[in-house]
Amino acid sequence: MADYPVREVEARWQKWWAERGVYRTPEPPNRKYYVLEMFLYPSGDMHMGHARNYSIGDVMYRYRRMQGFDALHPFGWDAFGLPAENAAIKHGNHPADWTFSSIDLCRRNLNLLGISYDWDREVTTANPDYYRWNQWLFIKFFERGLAYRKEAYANWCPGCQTVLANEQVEEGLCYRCKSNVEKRKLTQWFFKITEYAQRLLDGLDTLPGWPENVKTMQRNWIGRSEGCEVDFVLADSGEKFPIFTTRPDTLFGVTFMALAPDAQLAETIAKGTDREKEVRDFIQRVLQRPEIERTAQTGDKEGIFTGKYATNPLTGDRVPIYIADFVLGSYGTGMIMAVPAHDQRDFEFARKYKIPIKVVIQPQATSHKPQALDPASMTAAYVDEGIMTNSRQFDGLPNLEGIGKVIGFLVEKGLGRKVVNYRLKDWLVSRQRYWGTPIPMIHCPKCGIVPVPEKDLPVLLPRNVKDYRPKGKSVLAGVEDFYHTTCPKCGGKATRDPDTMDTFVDSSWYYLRYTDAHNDKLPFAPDRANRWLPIDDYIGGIEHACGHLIFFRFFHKVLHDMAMLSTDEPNTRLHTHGLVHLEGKVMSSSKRIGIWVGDFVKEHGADVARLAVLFAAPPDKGMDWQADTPIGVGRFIARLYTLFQDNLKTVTFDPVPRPQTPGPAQHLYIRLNQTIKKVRDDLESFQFNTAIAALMEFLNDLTEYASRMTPNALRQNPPASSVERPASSEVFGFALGRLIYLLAPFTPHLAEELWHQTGHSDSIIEQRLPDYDPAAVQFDQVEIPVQVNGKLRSRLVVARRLPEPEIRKLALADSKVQEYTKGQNVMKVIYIPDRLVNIVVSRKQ
Ligand code: ANZ
Ligand code: ZN
Repeated sequence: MADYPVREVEARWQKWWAERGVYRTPEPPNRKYYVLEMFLYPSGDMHMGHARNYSIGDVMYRYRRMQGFDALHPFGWDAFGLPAENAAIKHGNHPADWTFSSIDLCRRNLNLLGISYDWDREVTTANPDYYRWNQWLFIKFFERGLAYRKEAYANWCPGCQTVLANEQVEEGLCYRCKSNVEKRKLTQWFFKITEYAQRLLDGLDTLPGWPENVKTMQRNWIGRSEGCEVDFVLADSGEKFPIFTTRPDTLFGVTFMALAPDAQLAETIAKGTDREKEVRDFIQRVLQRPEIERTAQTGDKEGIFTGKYATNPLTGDRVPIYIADFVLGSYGTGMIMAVPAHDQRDFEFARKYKIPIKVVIQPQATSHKPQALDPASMTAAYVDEGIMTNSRQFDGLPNLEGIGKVIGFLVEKGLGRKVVNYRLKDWLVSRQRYWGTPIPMIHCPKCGIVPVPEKDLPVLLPRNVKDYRPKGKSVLAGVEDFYHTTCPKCGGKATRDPDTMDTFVDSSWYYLRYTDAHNDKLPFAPDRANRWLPIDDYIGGIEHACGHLIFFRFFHKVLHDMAMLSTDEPNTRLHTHGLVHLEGKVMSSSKRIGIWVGDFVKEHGADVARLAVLFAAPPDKGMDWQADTPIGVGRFIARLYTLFQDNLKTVTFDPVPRPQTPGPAQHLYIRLNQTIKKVRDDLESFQFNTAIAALMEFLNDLTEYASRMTPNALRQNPPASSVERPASSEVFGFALGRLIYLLAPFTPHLAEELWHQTGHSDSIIEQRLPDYDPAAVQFDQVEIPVQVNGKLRSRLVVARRLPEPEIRKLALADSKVQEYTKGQNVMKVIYIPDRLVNIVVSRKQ
């Protein structure tokens, strides 16, 4: 075995690729291809989970290049944000030092892996030349009414000491530090993503290349719900009390009303009554509990009577108003009509507080359900379809029909309106932390909120801050010479907005900056971006389904409306990859769980690292890193190298004629073309593991063929007939040549080395990936050796995967086989599909 000097070879080609600028992006592109992996939070070392993400994009880049595309494959750093800041606080240095040294380490790792990035377009969000455009965009959003400030209950993370967007609260916990998120009333900046709710929903139907599960998650997150608002009336004041319901067919069954503890009206409804204090205490107590917990379907419901009543506009009934913990302040109007007979939460609440239950939908009487519902004996709400009852002029209507009829009636009488509600809320974008983009707004006591003039951008994040640790209010408010400024409008004393932006703002448009990374007039020039967009393949984690992957679609649509982009969606094909686990735990830089790219590559080489993460599982599935994960692929690379060293002179690149007669040469030719087809098909469908498996099988074919061609092998195992002689090495040399191309997307270093060893001086990536010979692929035959008592006696050329009984028949009928079985008892026939027949005989007694 020739030893593969992997370190020397890989380093040599990496250097050569960089010098030659092999991965530089051509402008303007002829046939464009834009492949992108989500950029990285540089929060420490890089593990094999990262390697997997980037290898996937790298394979696709190389494959498309070898199909003649002009490709863009950039990379950058999501460099602002809490993890960097928290880590820096822990290590006692500045977030910038920590972030930039982390970036250097990660960049070195990516280069060690041989990932094909165009580093001329590197983007770092913590650099002023990037974040100034966050500020520019913020102001544009403000001018369009898409950025606004309001006081509202916000998600507050006591651990991170900052507010969070809804998208950053996972099951009631902070997505970063897993603290219980609280509600606090604060004045914050929001982006009006709700104005785009319908378009974000409709756009999903135009994305056949997105995984269904991601689209479903986004649809649920946006949560469109059709129903109506009905104006109940406060019994004493006559004030309107609008509620949102999807079930107007149950309006005659309302027996109480409920307000969310954080609804506007909840604060004032009991004012001046003897219940005021009790109600206030209740609200305060309930708001301390996580929203997720108190609004869960299951679990005890809690409420308090406000002392007030509302009048049902249809029936004139007076019903009590409660504040109830299960009502969401941020959905619909924050107030509900409750129908205990037909809504389970209302039912439980009514039982607990002894509120009457009134049935207004009866199930169709059937032999299974002969009895009408009786509130006294009900043990749960009846939530299925039925016939309206106790509902005056609507009695007898199927309830689904009744929904439309009741809405029609309400609209006609001016008592309600049809509405569509979305669960999606406006995006809270201000943060009270230090390490982020300063919000480019000035607060003037005279002029109000004034944007920083464009010529004064960027508003630089002050570098020398004595104490940037979070203390529950904005860190930058404590930086005197930053905070105090003058108003651009009136010139008077004013203050800067001390908050920084959510880093998801940074990541909402970075993919656009790559198309024009050095522009100092605009975030990007529209014609440049439009050349490359949409992103053809976008690769990243499923955890971004309802965060980043909605936000960047929102930004894209806004920029489309600003006439800066011609497309309406940022990306056509999305790939969410599974996570890499080590001993049952997800690899994680911050938790120091992982196989580290730098260490691994130094020991095994980049090509082994790439194959190890690509071969273990399809990209969308998770994988477990095992000690032997790299062993098989390492052996594959070593065997390839040896085979080529042994046969370097044989390698040819000019097409050979298809061998016309059955035999090993023809077989090899067929296998070659099958392999080319398989690899190409699998690359199209992102099945890298099976493509690599096909290459491994093909290596077996080549090795077997090579072993038959040695003089020794020919002597020991003479061809059974002159027609089947494997003498020609023409096909073999050609197959080796073709294999170099097929390896290039997966093991670029080895492929480049072999390409140059066989007399080339350009890069293999500048070549076209060969196509297969369709005639050879159809012509799918195998040659099967037939042994009698373990000795080769003949070969059968048959259709691949021929059923066993037929093979048996053919083998036993073969004239050469019969010479050895004549007068013998056939004891058994062993058949290894497509590989071998062995006939075991014994002398007749
Ligand atoms: C009366 C009713 C009767 C309801 C019935 C349901 C069944 P979706 O589909 O999610 O939009 N609701 C409205 N606003 C709410 C809030 N802020 N917090 C909690 N619940 C709220 O659900 C709409 C239904 O959820 C509405 O229809 C309302 O209850 C409740 F037999 O109104 B329904
Ligand atoms: Zn937190």
